[in-house]
Amino acid sequence: MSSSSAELFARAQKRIPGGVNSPVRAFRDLGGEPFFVERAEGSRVWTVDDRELIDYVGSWGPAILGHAHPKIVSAVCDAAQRGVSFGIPNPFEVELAELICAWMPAIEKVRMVNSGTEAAMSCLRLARGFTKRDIVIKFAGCYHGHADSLLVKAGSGALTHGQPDSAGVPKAIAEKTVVAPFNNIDAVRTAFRENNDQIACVILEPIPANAGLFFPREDFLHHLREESSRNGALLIFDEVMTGFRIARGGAQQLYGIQPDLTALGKVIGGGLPVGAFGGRVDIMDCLSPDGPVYQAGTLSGNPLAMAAGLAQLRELERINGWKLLEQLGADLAERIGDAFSKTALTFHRIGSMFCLFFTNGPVIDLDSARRSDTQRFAKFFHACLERGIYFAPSQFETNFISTAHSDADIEETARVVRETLAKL
Ligand code: KE4
Repeated sequence: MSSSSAELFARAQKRIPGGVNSPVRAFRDLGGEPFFVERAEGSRVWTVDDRELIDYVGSWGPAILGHAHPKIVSAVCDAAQRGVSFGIPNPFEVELAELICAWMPAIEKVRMVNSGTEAAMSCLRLARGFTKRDIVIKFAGCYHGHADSLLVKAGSGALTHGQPDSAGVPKAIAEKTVVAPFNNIDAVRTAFRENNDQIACVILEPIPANAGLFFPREDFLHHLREESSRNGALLIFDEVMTGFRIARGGAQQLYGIQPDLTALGKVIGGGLPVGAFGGRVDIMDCLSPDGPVYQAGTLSGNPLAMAAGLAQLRELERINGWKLLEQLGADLAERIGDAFSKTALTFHRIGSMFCLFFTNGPVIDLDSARRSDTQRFAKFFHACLERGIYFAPSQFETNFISTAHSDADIEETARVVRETLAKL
């Protein structure tokens, strides 16, 4: 008799901090305990308690083709027959690098790492090494993984020195990060003025999706590009979530803005641990062993992860997945849109990414997102989960549709959402 989620969670809490290997999985904002997954296929996950759920987390983005896609599974199995890791260059690394550079408009050279955190962290070190400057600008509400310089919140003196956003982040490091409100170009101009010629880079999620989902205002990205160039700072797009999802070339293709560096992850690993960072060749050539900026990784370019990523991206292109994802997203929006006109809710969607804010909006940055009623969200989340729909377990996350979601999945999801909202 396999253990239940409750039994597994009780055991997990004895040996794993919080019982989870990543905090958001603990359902802490929502109350209740997480379920454990037995297996997943297509748009569905099955829990160890024999519950079948329509999954809108999709491993937080990687499962863009759905779970256990046969082409990814066979690519991983085939690669594994020839060895699971070498620490020696392998052909898959070259193929994936060539594909990323062909698809992402601003990437001329790319280096593989093992997570989005590593990708963003490496972009920062590279920008600091290239510009010989120390200060970075980030935006409130944007998440770039858990490197010290990026776990920083706005300081008391707004736009001067950041303060640690986690225990263990030295003040001296946090002070090198300036945190600006998203969509506020005047704040960015002030930060440049007040830190003249010391700013190495501006890093952002071009479409923030880690405080819920919201969008750059008209021309905000364009002005960021201009201000960064004018001040000799690098512009870094963290496309760990948007890369290869909202368009084949990510947000930089969608908005026609060329960042100097791009961080990637999630989709490019096909569900295996992969991150990557890339950009202008003159900047990337500053990386060891050619240049003075050190960066390394035992499992970087791992053959299984490369094979999974290649299989996923090639299949996504073969089926023109982006068109299907847009159709599915538009269908969901169409079916649940009327439910919001009657209630104080804000529904944001771009392509296959969507978020339901329990506030009447507008939601344009972290402060406006934080006006959401998280208790009402928690009730909504659990009510939908009870009825077989698994949304991201936090008001401040984003949901993902995959190409494996069927029209029937979307119809069922919309029905559950409408009926749940009517009863809230
Ligand atoms: P990882 O180190 O978790 O692979 O990537 C960090 C990261 C960097 N940049 C962006 C834009 C990201 O969304 C992420 C990670 N996203 C979260 C979801 N909000 C991962 C889920 C988790 O932390 O468990």
